[in-house]
Amino acid sequence: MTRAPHKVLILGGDGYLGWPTAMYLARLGYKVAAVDNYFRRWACHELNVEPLVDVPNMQLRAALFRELTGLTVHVAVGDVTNYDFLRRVFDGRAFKDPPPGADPWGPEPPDAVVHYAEQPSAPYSMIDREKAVFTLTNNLVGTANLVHAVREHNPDCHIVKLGTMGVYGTPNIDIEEGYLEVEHKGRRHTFLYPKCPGSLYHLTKAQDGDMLYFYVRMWDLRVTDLNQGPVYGIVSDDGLADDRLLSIFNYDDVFGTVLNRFLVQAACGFPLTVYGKGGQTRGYLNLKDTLACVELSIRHPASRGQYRVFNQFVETFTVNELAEKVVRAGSNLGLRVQVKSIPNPRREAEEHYYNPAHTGLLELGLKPHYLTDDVATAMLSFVLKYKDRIHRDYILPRVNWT
Ligand code: USQ
Repeated sequence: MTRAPHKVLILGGDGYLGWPTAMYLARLGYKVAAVDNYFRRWACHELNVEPLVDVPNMQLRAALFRELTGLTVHVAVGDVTNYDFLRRVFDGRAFKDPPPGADPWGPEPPDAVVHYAEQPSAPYSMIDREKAVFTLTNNLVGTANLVHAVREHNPDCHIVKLGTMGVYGTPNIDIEEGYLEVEHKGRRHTFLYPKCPGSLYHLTKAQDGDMLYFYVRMWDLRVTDLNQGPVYGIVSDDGLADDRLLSIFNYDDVFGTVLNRFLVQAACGFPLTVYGKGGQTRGYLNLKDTLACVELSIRHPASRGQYRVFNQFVETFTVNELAEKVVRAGSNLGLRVQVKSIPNPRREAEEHYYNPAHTGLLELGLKPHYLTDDVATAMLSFVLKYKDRIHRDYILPRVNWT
């Protein structure tokens, strides 16, 4: 019998999702370790952009979190594409110096790994050949190393990999949750749902999913792939009133997701940058729901030999609908927010059918947070606190798909 998951390793633990996940799981009583190579931080330096809030590095945040809560997040800095490093993570040598008084991480391998350690930006992957090759190498070699580390150290370990709704593209039929049953010439077979990604980044998420499905079939691994839509938000429900523990929140054209960008644009009086017609529809979720979905997946692991797919979002909106919400949020705070359609730097359908299934996580118990006008207004009010840090020259898109 499998024991209840207790030790959780987070790869990509410094990122927009990784750090809040580490704190959330530690507060729920999991033993947590976070690993990161600081890609996001050095890529921001390289692209000359900064996040909205200046947050300390992972070690300093872990120390601060410990001071405020008494809880430990074990931390190691390194690159999962380096297999020797990943081995040291899995056998505990990478965490050999716990803070004084903390329960050591120990040599036992993790029961679950949350895999966020991928280059997450579609525009970044489309900048040039070098960034394309980096994205391919980082995302695919990292995933391959993880699979081998799990097999070598604990084949029972549950891999929870962050995927993306973008692997499906925008087909003119309903999107199912991972698989599609096909009838062809009188026979039936169930396949992974056809993929049609719209950026090189999204392609690597389709490829790492195929790789995990392959190893599930070869080695009976247990894998959950969370096909997530764009995430928004910054503040968690953790009640820790210290902004140094916030997530890394980008609003630039490369690392910012659309709603976060619109909130910052509204705060600094920049017309909201709707790309093209603005009919692009995606499935969105609050950062708080990402944390809940990941924990639910860990608590209810996939079986041995199962590649389980969840479509991880809460509600769908067009870009125009998001812009309207931000205009209303602005007017609630006395701001006159303008919207401007600009030429779309991406190749994507700007008007299309979109109806993806998303029942799996609700069945596991997800209680969604919806994007009400009050939620949008509260987020805008938070962003206004940091208005003086906004750089207007980070806003217009610089990366063109063609
Ligand atoms: N968009 C605008 N104006 C902007 C920024 C974006 O109209 O200023 C549009 C885009 O053209 C796109 C939509 O908003 O149609 C969403 O764009 P996004 O930048 O928020 O999201 P995307 O590039 O697709 O990627 C983000 C995350 C990625 C995740 C993905 C989920 O960066 O890690 O996988 O959301 S999904 O979009 O479902 O593939």
